[in-house]
Amino acid sequence: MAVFTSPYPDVAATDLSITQRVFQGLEHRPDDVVLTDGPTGRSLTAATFMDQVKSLAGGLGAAGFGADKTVAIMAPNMPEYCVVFHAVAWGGGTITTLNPTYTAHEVAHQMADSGAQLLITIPDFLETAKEGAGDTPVIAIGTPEYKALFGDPIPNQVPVHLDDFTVVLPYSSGTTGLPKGVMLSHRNLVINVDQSIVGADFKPGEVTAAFLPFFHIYGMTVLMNIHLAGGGALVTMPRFDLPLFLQISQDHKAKRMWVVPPVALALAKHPLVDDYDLTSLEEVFIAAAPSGPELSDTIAARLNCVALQGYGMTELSPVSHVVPGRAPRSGAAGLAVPNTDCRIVDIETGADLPAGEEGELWIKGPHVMQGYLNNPKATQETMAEGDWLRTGDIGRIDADGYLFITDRLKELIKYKGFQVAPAELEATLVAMEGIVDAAVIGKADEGAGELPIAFVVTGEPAPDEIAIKAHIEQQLAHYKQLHEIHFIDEIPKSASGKILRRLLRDGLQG
Ligand code: AYL
Repeated sequence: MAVFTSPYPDVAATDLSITQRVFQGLEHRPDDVVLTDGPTGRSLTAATFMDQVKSLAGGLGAAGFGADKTVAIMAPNMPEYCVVFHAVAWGGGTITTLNPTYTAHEVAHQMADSGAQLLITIPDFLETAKEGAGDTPVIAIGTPEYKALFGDPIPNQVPVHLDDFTVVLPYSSGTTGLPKGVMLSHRNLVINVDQSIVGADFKPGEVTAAFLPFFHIYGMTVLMNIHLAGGGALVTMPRFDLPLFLQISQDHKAKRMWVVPPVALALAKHPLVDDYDLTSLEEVFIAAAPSGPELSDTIAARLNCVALQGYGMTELSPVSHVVPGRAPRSGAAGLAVPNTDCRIVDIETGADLPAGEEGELWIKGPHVMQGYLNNPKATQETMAEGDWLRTGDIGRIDADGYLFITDRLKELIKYKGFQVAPAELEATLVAMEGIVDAAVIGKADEGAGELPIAFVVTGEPAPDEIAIKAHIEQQLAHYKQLHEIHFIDEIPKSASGKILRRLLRDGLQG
């Protein structure tokens, strides 16, 4: 077996829960402001944050939402998000994170699939949350019901199995099919914080404008947990807003921006960027979707900093690769972080390939998920023998150990870094009257990376484009909307019934 090992020495596993690990980075600096709400300036010190976590954990436990229970959170980034997240973890529960822009239909699916017993949201989303949650209680942050949830503090972490217990359940479609609950343990989250601190050379004192959503693993681990555990601080933003992002970065003298390719594009091209003093900026970190060397080079030249990439997956907690700031390489997705082994596997023969050759990337390490919730079949298809995770991404590793992602084997579409699962759109399409069959693929787009587009086969009565788009709009969140609909006679499929997406993609170009 040809294994590429990490260039870094291993980091040691610590027997801490994710909240204990975060508290370890807070206890010595009780008076530091660690969380600030960007739009209002409302802030929390480390001590207040820890007190609130312990009291909310106590109250949740007293109300029957403590150990072994699953609590869902559907909220934009705000200091309270981190309080709820860590209160559930401290109390021995599981958190499942929902995109706050979800429709009631999507909320209902994740609530049922995750088995969550409580949904915490904000007043703006209360109506949709309640519609989706059905009989499950819903509480909005900031309301009297939320305040009443705080109780007698739980002084210590409620004991949980650090390896086997699922502390977070974000959703990902993985290599195929519908979004699935990704079971991540305390051990997964803690080790990935420590692997990433080394890989990204994270330094105490780092402050960043946190717009990447905490519900997604990038915001959850890299922003929330690394900044709190690693001695940093966050200024939270409920959504991306370029002027506010630049203002916060300027005011707090941010040294690093954590972004996704569309925001990197704005940093490279938007005229507004020139109106701010970003001289303290040392690095722009780009991850979650492909981006090319030209983009990093343009940013580096414009902002006089390094611009580099990281690579990972929800199933990897998520960080497996980071390009180090001291040895940038434009176009590369990174060097393997500590404790991370890689293989490049020939997609035809299954043979291990040497440096420089292209194949599917497989990854092994303590950050690899426990599996997909209630889905042994998908887990088995994703995990190869010996605990290797098949990423579904195609790439090569060069002689210096840098990973380059060159293509995607899996059907996943990335719209502005958000996951769009073709299978979910296809199921939603064929559920519509008059649609007989459907296939969804991504179409390359400079601003979004990829746009979801559909091919449909209609019956009688045939819905038109407007009706189909309206149906999707009613069922699915904004980033899953269809940008083109092609009416065709038949969806091309293999003998086993698999959609031949490559043929559809090639047809677009031809
Ligand atoms: P998910 N280049 C190309 N594709 C990428 C890259 C990259 N640099 N990073 C992620 N992807 C794609 O679960 C790839 O197809 O997690 C991968 O399988 O939403 C998929 O996105 C995973 O999507 C960090 C911080 C990575 C964050 C992340 C993002 C995790 C996104 C490393 O240090």
